[in-house]
Amino acid sequence: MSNITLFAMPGSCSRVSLILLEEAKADYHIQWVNLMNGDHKTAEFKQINPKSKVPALAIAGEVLTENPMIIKYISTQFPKANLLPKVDTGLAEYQQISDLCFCSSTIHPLVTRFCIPTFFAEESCATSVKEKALAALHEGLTWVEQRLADSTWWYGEQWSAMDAYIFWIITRLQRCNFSLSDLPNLAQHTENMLKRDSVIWALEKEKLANQ
Ligand SMILES: N[C@@H](CCC(=O)N[C@@H](CS)C(=O)NCC(=O)O)C(=O)O
Repeated sequence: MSNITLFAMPGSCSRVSLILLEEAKADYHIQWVNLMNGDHKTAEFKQINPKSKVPALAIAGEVLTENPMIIKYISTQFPKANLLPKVDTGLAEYQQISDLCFCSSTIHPLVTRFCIPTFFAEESCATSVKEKALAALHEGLTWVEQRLADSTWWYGEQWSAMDAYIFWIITRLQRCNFSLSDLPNLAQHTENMLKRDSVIWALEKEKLANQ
């Protein structure tokens, strides 16, 4: 029996950690948490993550939360999978964490505001919240788009956890009718991601959970 359990919800940001566990070929177990039914608000789940969020990663009875640190943990535990480029200079390792935090702290909250504006405002103001989130998303994603202009992946030709994060952001936005028409490099990045075995397996597991 595996001692790693990922608490996840299909389609949510736990997809990033799920792809990484697949990429690392880790022996792990998934515990699906139905956010729609409020499973994450139960006393039982709050014992796992008092913040009532997925993902959470249980490792031999201890629990780690927050995507960037779960990613860092998986990357460190499975070095052969090369989930983050190996770096040996001063700030480079911290820069990688900074990149992951850009996804989790800058872009992810905008994704939520764009997709579910009524979480943050009355119905009468929802359109305004959505429009402002869209403008800010374009600003943030233009940086990603430019970075992908001359390379397949975020860190050049080496695939990394950042690509899994970018993929989740884009696929989540696409479910909310976000257009990629002026972000062709991101559209191509998504196509490239869909060809990876780890992504195919992660999406298949999410699909089975939804049935
Ligand atoms: N900062 C957290 C955010 C996690 C998060 O917002 N997860 C969402 C799913 S994408 C969630 O569990 N939402 C449930 C809720 O807010 O009620 C991370 O990066 O892991």
